[in-house]
Amino acid sequence: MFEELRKKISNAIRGISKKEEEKAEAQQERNEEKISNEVVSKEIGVKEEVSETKRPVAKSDEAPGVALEKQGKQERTLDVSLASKIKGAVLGNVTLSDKEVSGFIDKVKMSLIESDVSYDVAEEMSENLYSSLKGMRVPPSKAEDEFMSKVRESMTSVLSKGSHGTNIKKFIDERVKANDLPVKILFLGPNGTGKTTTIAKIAYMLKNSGTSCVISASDTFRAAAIEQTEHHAKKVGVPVIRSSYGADPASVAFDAIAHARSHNIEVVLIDSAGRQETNRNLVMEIQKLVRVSKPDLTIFVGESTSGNALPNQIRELSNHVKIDGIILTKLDCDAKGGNAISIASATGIPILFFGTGEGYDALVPFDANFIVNNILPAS
Ligand SMILES: Nc1nc2c(ncn2[C@@H]2O[C@H](COP(=O)(O)OP(=O)(O)OP(=O)(O)O)[C@@H](O)[C@H]2O)c(=O)[nH]1
Ligand SMILES: [Mg+2]
Repeated sequence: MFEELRKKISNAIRGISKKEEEKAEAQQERNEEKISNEVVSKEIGVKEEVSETKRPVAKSDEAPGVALEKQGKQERTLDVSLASKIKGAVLGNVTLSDKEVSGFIDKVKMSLIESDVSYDVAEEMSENLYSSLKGMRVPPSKAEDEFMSKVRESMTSVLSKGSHGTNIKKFIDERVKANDLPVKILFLGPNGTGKTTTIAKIAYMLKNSGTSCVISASDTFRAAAIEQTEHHAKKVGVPVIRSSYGADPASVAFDAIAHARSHNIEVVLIDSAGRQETNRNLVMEIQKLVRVSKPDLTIFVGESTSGNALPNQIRELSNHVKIDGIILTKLDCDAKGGNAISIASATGIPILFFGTGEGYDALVPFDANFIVNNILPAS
């Protein structure tokens, strides 16, 4: 699915290697020409010295010039190994010109932008790449690998800005060990990004590892949201605390926390209604939810398909609510994953998981290599 970027980068590199090879070819031809002329004139000199006995005898149907030319060709073939050595020296370590490096970087930048990396971040990465490639001496046969590894390094370094973050499972395990329970996790984000489905996936993951949890159906706003939560909870086999539509989401969360305490349930997963960072009422509502439930972790659920708007949405919302981690859903939906790079760069908030499908097990822990390989598949 990300073959396109790799192809473009390979082509960009090949363009450079090809140019270098053409240069070297031309150089080789000039050298061969020079060597062979020297050889031929030397030969002629030698032959002339011994011309009485050794002069090549032209066959009756060949002009003397033709015979000499044939001999010259023969000498030229003999000299090819020397010419190859010269060519090897030229090609052995190629220093790329600034123009060539810039051309390559421009193509990489374009491809990053096409993979959903925001313009500013693509620009910053390009500048870094330019510094590390400029003046680099590479054997043309290794140029592609060398360049690819520099591009990968650069992506990984941006992604790791936010990767020293929270490992949910470890966080919960430590709290369980310390008997500091329940752990409360609030999920928020724009409409339809996959909050409720992701909560079900987390519940499934926790249940499979022996951690008990309850879901708070705190989206009391959207029609059918409560039934949808109940449907998922039933499928993964965890309890739900619900109220009616229009009820205060914070009071539902409060009840769910009380339920967890009285039933020794370790984790409370709090759903919420989809909201835009610009909707003041919904922002105030989430602030109330935070005040009442005092979540240990607040997780933003966003779509990896939503492009460049996402880093700004997260930044804007985090002005109102502290966000501890991000889950990017729908990576399976033709998302190029580049916005993980932009988010890490722009917000520094750790990405915890990727959603990779609608199934309950379609949740992959964040790994910088995973996203780099998605954008630049290894050949
Ligand atoms: N392909 C794919 N679909 C997903 C993923 N995560 C969620 N979905 C789908 O996205 C749609 C919306 O998911 P919900 O869980 O209802 O999203 P939500 O954020 O709770 O939506 P609202 O409550 O309306 O704000 C559903 O059809 C899910 O099955 C994912 O990782 N991959
Ligand atoms: Mg929902």
